[in-house]
Amino acid sequence: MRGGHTAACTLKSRGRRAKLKAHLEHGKQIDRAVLVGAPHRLLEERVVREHMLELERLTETAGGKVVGSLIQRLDTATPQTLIGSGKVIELRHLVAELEADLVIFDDDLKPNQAKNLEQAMDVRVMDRSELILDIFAVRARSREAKLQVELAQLEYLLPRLARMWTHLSRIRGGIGLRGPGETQIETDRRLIGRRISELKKKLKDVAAQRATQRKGRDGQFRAALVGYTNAGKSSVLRGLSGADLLVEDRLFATLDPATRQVDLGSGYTALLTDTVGFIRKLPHHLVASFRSTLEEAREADLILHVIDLSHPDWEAQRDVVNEVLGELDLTDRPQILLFNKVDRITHAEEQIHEIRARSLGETPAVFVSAVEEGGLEPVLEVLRARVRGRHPRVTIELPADSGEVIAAVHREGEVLSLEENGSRLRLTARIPAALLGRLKRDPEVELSEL
Ligand SMILES: Nc1nc2c(ncn2[C@@H]2O[C@H](COP(=O)(O)OP(=O)(O)OP(=O)(O)O)[C@@H](O)[C@H]2O)c(=O)[nH]1
Ligand SMILES: [Mg+2]
Repeated sequence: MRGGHTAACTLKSRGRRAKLKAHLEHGKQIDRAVLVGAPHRLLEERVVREHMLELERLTETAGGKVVGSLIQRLDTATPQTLIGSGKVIELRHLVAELEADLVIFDDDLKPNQAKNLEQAMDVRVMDRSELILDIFAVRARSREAKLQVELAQLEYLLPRLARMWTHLSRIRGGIGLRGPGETQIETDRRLIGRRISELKKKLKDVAAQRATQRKGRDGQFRAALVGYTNAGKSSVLRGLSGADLLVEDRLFATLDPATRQVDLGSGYTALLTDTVGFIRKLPHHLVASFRSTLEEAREADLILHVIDLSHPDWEAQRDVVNEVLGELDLTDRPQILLFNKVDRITHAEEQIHEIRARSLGETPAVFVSAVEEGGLEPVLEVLRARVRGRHPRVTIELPADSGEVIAAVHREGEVLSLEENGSRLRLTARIPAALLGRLKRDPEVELSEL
């Protein structure tokens, strides 16, 4: 967003970004936020509480401080303000009393609803999607993540331009600047439209580069770690690969995919990719723009779906992840459920037994802990079995003095048996396709696939 006329939103989000950065760096609390939930009348109390708690964690991740909250159970939404007019007045009082400078709705607000609420409240009003976009904007590090977030933000912004201009006129005091005319908004719309196409093109180029990189890794077994935010994906990859990855008890610690090689023992290796976490009501602009990042998952041989078993809402979180995987057309990939954080469960044995009994015949599951010594062994076993399964079993007969070939079989494959017969050797082994090809071309080697 670089054009001069888009200054309204740029100014606002730059100012906010600077404040958030300051918060992240110095640990200072800034915006005082009141949270609002408008759940359906029939939604369970426990679930409502979980949702509000999650919104609170999101607000904190964005650098805000939650000073109060308000919930209205709804049958149907009020078109102008989502919540009813009485609740709007109550909220206005609460905001004044708590000296809040921000109101965050857990539910999506239509552009006109946000505008009406802002007018009624006289403080900034945002919804969960905007909050998530903001967090992503502050935390994005790589060029690709930054492009993706900017695209998502602009697409979110487009239908809300008029409201953004209201912000600006307020910042400038309003006098002589009663909001821009329609022409101004039209100009902005065109500029943003142009920037959106530009971003899409850039992202396409990055995706093409990424595809080329992936080609270079052909032949290796690849698995992708996906899951709800904070489930422990980065911890699992760190535990398996020894790589120094960012692990944090906060939502959306990881925004950039990282791929690391994992040594599975017996000569087997796999490439594992850590991906961005999912969350309930992930803004669909964001899902769309993160598609290319998640291409890694699309091309994986296996999806490891990490679940935080110690979270009271893990079942709902699992469903959210499966939904997003569906949106990304990733449901047809082979999947394994990785129930993580078992060290935090009091009656782990019972719970594991129950889950196993319930999910019999469904997606295979393993139970792990990323923090306990040896707690990830079950993942290694599963990966080893999968990688092994891809390596054909062969018998190889060759002269006993073919040291180089024998060493290669030991190094790249898994030797299952070895017999010496005079000057000849007979090996049974599992070997990767590349080595198989090489041995087939070797005139000294007699090969048969089992
Ligand atoms: N007790 C316990 N804590 C864990 C385990 N795995 C991860 N954690 C903690 O859970 C928090 C989140 O872990 P991460 O690995 O950052 O989670 P993530 O899935 O990568 O999260 P995002 O990148 O935010 O989506 C951190 O505080 C970890 O230390 C585990 O097996 N047991
Ligand atoms: Mg992570």
